Amino acid sequence: MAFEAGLCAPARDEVDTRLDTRALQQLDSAHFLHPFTDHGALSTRGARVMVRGEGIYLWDSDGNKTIDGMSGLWCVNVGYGRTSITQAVARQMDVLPFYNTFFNTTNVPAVKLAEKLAALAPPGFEHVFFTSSGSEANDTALRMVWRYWQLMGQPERHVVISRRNAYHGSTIAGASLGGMAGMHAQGALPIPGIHHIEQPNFAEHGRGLSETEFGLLAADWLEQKILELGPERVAAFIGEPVQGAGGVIIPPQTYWPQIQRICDKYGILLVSDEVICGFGRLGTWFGSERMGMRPDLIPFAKGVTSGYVPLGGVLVGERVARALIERGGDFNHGFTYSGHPVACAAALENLRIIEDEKLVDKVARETGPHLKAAFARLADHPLVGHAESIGMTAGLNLVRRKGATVHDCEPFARALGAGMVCRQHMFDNGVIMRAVGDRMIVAPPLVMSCAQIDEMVERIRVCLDLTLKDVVGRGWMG
Ligand code: PXG
Repeated sequence: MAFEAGLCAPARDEVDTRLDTRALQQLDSAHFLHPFTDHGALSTRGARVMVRGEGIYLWDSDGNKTIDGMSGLWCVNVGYGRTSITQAVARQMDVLPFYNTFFNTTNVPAVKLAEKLAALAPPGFEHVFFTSSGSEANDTALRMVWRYWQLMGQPERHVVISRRNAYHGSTIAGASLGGMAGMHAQGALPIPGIHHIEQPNFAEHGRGLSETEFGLLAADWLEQKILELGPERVAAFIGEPVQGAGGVIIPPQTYWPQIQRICDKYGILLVSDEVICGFGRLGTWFGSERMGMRPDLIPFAKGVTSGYVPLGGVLVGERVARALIERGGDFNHGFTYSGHPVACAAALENLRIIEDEKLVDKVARETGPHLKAAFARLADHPLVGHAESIGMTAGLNLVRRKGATVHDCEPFARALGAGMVCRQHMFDNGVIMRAVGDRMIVAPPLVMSCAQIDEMVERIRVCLDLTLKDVVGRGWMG
């Protein structure tokens, strides 16, 4: 069903909307292997061709207008159509489109951005290493962790602990650090020396406990793992403040402070992967601030440029920076595009917008609480077992039968794919939501207003109704 077909703003998309969707889809399936996609299935169905964005809205090549509930892929924090970013990028391309930052060379946007990031970061972060993606950022963090312990005279400390259902990227290091079973299964992953503990998922593991108790218990799984592996071998713990791709898993408030205490106790480095949580998503510049942790390294990407141009990096805390700088000599690591001038120019303008429009504050005080209340109301829907939210991200669980607590809901059989059915209804009706199994999640642009949150949640409710009708028709309900 075409939603609001033809509702395309004129001028800028004039050319794009004349594209022949079917021809593009055929070319797409003939030549383009998509990430995390069943290519066979996609070529039968045909990819949706996105042609234009403005604010929180996207238009596809058939003219359908959609609310982008996922900010592209957790990244378009300032929304689409920001011509000041386009102009900053164009200016930089004219002046100096590229030069490397190896061999004692730098460039103006990279210097300015490094200074800006040090100013925005939590206290104790004066240095940044640039990459082009979140995966490269986590590869870099791992290389830094290993190098740090070498420099500290403890090379036997090379084990890194992460969590099941974490997402840290798709390179070999990123996929190994991540705890996605489906990724590990398709290769000899994780690489040696990376171990996983259970995630702090109250709905999954917290039966019989208060959230407070569960947070402490889940953190203690880290201590148990450290003792099992030998504290003298453990180099670092890595985690997302709130797990994003894993399904917006919001840990209890007691979790991160206890993780911090355990890391301090054993002297191990704490890596806060802020590829999603950085740059305002949780209502603070960095998610670690909201969660009460003091990390040593902060990998970031996505929101630093709002996805307009690829850029990532690692904010390096004092402890690691001092070792690298004062004792390290050459750090044999880096990418052609580390400190790419065009990407850095885009980031500078993007950060200016976030600051000028006070978007972080807006999420903390206004839109975050509004989204929370709206999602809490969705929990009365017959299909929704429970719904949670923090800052500008939220999730709800589709269930076969509701229960008095999150632990008493009856899920759908996993193989049915209720989440995918629901996601299709969302797509067909003008709102993009991501399905992680049967958990439906959103992470809208930080510019989304309260009225637009209401518009989005209204559509979500309509789609939940359609999903309910659909699954009842299929005989899936209890
Ligand atoms: N860390 C985290 C926490 C991420 O969310 C990465 C690292 C890797 O970033 P790059 O830029 O290399 O992709 C991510 C990326 C999803 C989804 O389905 C999420 C991501 C990527 C692809 C899909 O929610 N996050």
